[in-house]
Amino acid sequence: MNRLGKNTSLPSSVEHPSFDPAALKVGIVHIGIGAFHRAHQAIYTDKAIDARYGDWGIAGASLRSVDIVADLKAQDCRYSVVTRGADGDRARIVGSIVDAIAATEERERLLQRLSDNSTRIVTLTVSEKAYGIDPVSGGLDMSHAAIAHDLEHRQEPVGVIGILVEALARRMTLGRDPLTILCCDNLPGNGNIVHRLVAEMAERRDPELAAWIEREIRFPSSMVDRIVPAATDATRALAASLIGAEDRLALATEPFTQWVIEDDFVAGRPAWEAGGAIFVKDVHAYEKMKLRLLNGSHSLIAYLGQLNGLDYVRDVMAIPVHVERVRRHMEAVLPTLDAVPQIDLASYREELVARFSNPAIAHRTAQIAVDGTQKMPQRIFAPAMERLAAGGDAADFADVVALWLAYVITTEHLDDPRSSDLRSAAALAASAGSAPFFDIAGLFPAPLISADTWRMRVDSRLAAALRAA
Ligand code: CS2
Repeated sequence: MNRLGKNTSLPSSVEHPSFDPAALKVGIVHIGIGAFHRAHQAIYTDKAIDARYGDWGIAGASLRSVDIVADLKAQDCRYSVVTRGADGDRARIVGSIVDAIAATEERERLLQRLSDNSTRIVTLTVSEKAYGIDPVSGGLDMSHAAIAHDLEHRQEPVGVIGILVEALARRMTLGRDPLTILCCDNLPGNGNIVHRLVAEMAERRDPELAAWIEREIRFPSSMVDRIVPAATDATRALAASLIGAEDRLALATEPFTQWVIEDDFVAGRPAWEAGGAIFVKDVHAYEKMKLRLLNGSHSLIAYLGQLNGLDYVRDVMAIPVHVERVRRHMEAVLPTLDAVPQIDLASYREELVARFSNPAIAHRTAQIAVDGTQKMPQRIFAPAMERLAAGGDAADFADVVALWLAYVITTEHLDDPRSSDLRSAAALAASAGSAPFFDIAGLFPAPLISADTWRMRVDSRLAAALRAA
């Protein structure tokens, strides 16, 4: 079977953009060219260009993976996304990505792209842990390897913040136009977070640069949503059967997709609304809803699954007692949410249950279970603190924390940037319960550390989970 590329002739059932990718100029540099971006923003961009054209081709950069970039180059940046819904499978070829850059091998080319005047938007999906956020201050984490490296080696940055700051320094020197940096990671107020980190690093380097950034650069926040499991051989075989070509970058995803974006672009933007994106003044309520109802439930499902030998989210959702638990969790989240314009929270919750249960989506609980220290704060700790402050018992949140810790203690595959701290705490857990985890610096927020009754609940649930494991 031939490899997918620009000259592949496709079956008529396969959707594809009507524009010619070869004619597109790059207007967006995206950092973090993994599965999520390729099945989400790249498709919105395809639809925007289809609807209104514009020079919004994407140069996709990868911070670490060299393979994705090699595959993109070998396939003329074309790849397929299979949408798996109740009405069957539909394949689409994406054309908005027009260049691929491996940061580890082509750093200079990435910095050039970023400082090029035609680049008007930089988008980011690099995962929570890549930013280097100090969990206590919310500012730069000086112990984060990439942050420490990039403060020392400004012109040879390896991390996302260092790369942005070096590119902005070049833009300032070259007298380039203003730019918008749009974060699309699952963090609350994600634009504000990136703004703060970039500003802090720039300030340490050159106050004039920091002032220029304040004037010229915008950092809107955005809420992104689409369940995109890591691809497997089965995904690639499915795609090949639909498109009639070998596609090493094929992805399978659910029909649902959502993107709510703070409308604050200083140098134009694609007509992403053509793909269904919603532009609002304030995304905060949407983010909170999604992080706490979807991602918080996801973490619950992941640890339930891992502790009960259930490999996929859909397996957990096939067991009524677990579904009840997920519903109870969503119930507990509700009082912590604000009203969300144009969204009915009851239907949103029902839709989540249906999405998690989609039998065609093979989303591994092990995939979601990674990086707990980076995910729990916004998904579980924040609503728990709010419930406790409002006089609630936050018991359901204590239960998720207990499941997470039980997973950390029992798993053979702990994958977390703070895994050595977690392992040391886990070694003491048999005699000391959850206490050693609460002693890890900067992990739990102070109001949870001092919530004695809540912590007793974590402890008793942890003991129960460990007995059952
Ligand atoms: C998941 C998310 O892996 C995880 O932590 O909760 O990747 C989730 O699938 C997406 O945010 C859905 O939009």
